[in-house]
Amino acid sequence: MAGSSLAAPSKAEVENQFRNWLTKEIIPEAGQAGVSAQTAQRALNGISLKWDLPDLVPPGTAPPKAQDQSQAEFSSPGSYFSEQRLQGLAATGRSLAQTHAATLRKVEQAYGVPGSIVVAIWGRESGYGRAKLPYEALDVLATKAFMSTRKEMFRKELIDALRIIQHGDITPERMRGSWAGALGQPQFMPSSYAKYAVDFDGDGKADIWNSVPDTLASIAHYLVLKGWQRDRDWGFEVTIPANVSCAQEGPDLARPISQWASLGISRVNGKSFPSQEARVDGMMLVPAGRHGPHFIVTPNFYVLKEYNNSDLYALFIGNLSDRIAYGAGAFQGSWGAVGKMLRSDVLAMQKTLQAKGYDVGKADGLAGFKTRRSIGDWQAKNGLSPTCFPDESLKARLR
Ligand SMILES: [Ca+2]
Repeated sequence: MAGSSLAAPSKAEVENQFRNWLTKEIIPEAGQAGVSAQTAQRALNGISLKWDLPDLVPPGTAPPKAQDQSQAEFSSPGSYFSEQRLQGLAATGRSLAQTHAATLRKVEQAYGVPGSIVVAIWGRESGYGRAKLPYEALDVLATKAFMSTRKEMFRKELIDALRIIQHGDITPERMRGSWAGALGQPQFMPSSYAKYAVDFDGDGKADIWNSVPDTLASIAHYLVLKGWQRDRDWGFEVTIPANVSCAQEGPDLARPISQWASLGISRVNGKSFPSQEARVDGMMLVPAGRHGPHFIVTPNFYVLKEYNNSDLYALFIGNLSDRIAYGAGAFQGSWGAVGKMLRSDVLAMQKTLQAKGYDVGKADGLAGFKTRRSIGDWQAKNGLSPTCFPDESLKARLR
């Protein structure tokens, strides 16, 4: 090709380079981490490059350009909460919570995390271990460590995976994972496995692929080391009266739940807040501003976000857990439409707000709590009734 002096090597050539790299770099590096050459060689012998993975950068090629998100649609988060999916997960979850009731009681005693929360994460991450994990994890980790946009991160994960094999917890063939290298039923990266996986059935192996007790205890252990507070709920769906601003959300604006209640915020199910919760801090959460359900969440909500850094993920787990524990249903507040919006529209609003001195967090075309809060504050200041969420009607006003 004209102008190209370095032709990209063929796949066969890349496979050769890959083999060389495993021998010359990875096996010695694993050796320094305590993995014997024999174990590493045996584990890596059967692996191959997975050319179908996303974000690959084969030798001699340029990294893929970041995709242009500006034309992506911006919509209300309602579609994240598929009622059909949640009902299915809840039905299976309730039945499995009964099957494994004795184990869940022991997990709860040991870690202080409610069984229904642990079961909800298990269901969400791997369909209760029924989802087929598509790859041998070493194939994914080695491919991504050799040629991807995040080589260094995956190189560390590959070494950690070899350490798991050295320890004898699982064989290379049975160490299955996702396209992103997440392992087993709780979907831990190898580095998380090292910190959080536990042997709970007493066979000496922390087997998050085949053992339900090990899987459940490992999820609870993860949450407790991330700060889960025993005897606290994750949060409550509430009604926020019209005269109370929605621009008061965020972990940095915590106040005792009794204070939120004294403003007129009440639970949608008509019950009062449990007395042990009323005394301690809660935070307002309005993931779609006034266009969706409202919540008072506890610090445990932010621990759920440590599993997957998304308000919607944590709400999904909380709602699924309530369905499993109490037979609760969908959130009562409905997710309203926000009109025709693109992420670029939201980005433009964020830049306008920034120019006016508002804190929107990262200006990324998404509506995180700082953006929602600043929209609400700006609306109040400009004589509008705060909705705390971008919508089509604000496109013309906020620019
Ligand atoms: Ca075990």
